[in-house]
Amino acid sequence: MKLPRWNVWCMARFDQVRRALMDPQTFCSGAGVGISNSRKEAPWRPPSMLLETDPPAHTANRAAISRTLSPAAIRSLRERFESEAHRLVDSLLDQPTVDVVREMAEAFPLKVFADAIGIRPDGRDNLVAYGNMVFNGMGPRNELWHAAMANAEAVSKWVLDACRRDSLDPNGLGIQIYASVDSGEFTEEQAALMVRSFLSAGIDTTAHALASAMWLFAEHPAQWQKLREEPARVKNAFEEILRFESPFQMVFRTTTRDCVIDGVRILADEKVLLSLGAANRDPRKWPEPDRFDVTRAVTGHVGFGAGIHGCVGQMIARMEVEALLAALLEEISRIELADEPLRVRHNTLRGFEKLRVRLRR
Ligand code: OVM
Repeated sequence: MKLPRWNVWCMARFDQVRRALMDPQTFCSGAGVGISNSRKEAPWRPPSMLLETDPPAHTANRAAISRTLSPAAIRSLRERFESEAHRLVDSLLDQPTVDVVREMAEAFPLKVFADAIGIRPDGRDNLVAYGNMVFNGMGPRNELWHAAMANAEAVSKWVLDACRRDSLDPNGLGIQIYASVDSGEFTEEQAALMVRSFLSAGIDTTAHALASAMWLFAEHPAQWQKLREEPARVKNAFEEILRFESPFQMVFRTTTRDCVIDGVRILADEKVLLSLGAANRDPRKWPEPDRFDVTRAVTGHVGFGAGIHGCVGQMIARMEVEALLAALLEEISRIELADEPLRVRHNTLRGFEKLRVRLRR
């Protein structure tokens, strides 16, 4: 259907969303993946070389970033994530209540993910502000867009600075992108933009997933109990959390040609909203979609997207959430809400602004 207020098409069924994601020739990313067409309206930042790029350039850029995420690299991260998860949980155990958003959901990726990329330790709060700019920036230029951009210049400068070769830890993943400069594949500026992708996509998304996980288990103590009995279920639980809450709720594509989708004609050069969140709750695909069930057969959800633009960092995101949930499962028998939670109002992300819980041993 067409959303008249914004003059964009919208797909919300699982099959349609998935087919659009799998057909980047018709539904392209090069005109931006927010609501506005970056070929008609200047974007607020230089476009991403991954997210907002089509083949063939996308293919080469994606290969360069994939190379840094080798199985060996991922394996060595796991140990660090697990020890940091235990350290964080231990530090929170004796508090009467926990500010989930600040003390867990943001703090954990700001520590382990930023460490993994090799970002300097000071000023990392800029990464939360930047993610908020990136994802609110995909929506219409409403009050959320403007609020997110309030400090845009200083935050963007911090981020681009942090992406430079001489700012990066020589042992992190980020610096490895610069090997492609040394081999002549990218310029120094392009490498910095590629590192920027790690930082754009890697903090707020995971933070909202973590807060949503805590909320879901506070609301569904029997599901937490199931994980306690069989902690190996934590992997499937994370997929169900992503299906159910879908922190990255929507993404846009632009049609490259006239097409007919289930009998509806869409002309070329139109924006199409793909509702990942709705697709993940489509009753045509998921039996009882509004039931949160950590044992559900959940493979195939589109919480990480799908196809050539499917989340390149999904293994890292999984490891972060699994590590934190596993550490909690060892110590905590129940997660209780300590206050009325406050959802975040956001153009594209779903999660919490405020969430305070009690962790019961
Ligand atoms: C990027 C980027 C930004 C936001 C999200 C994303 C979900 C990627 O700059 O490449 O993937």
